[in-house]
Amino acid sequence: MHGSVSDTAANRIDKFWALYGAANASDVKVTSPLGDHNDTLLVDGLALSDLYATFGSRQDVAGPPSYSTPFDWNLDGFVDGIDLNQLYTNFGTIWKF
Ligand SMILES: [Ca+2]
Repeated sequence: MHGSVSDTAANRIDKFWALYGAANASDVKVTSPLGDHNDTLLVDGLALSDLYATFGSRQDVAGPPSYSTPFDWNLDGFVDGIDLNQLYTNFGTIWKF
């Protein structure tokens, strides 16, 4: 790849969060700017309920149950026991930042 002056890479400072299981709007309280100590993410019973609603779904089949990407932890196209086990691992997590 040959870059010109206008293609020169620049330093970037992007903030993002990723906590598997924190997908329900009730469990995601983030404000701008991100990381200003007013943000909270948690994985609780809502997450478990949401995962149960999509459990057994496949990305390539309409369902029901409907496939939900936020609960496909390993992004293999299936919401199955692997994803459920990961949610159990994260269950009870609360992030405040
Ligand atoms: Ca999966």
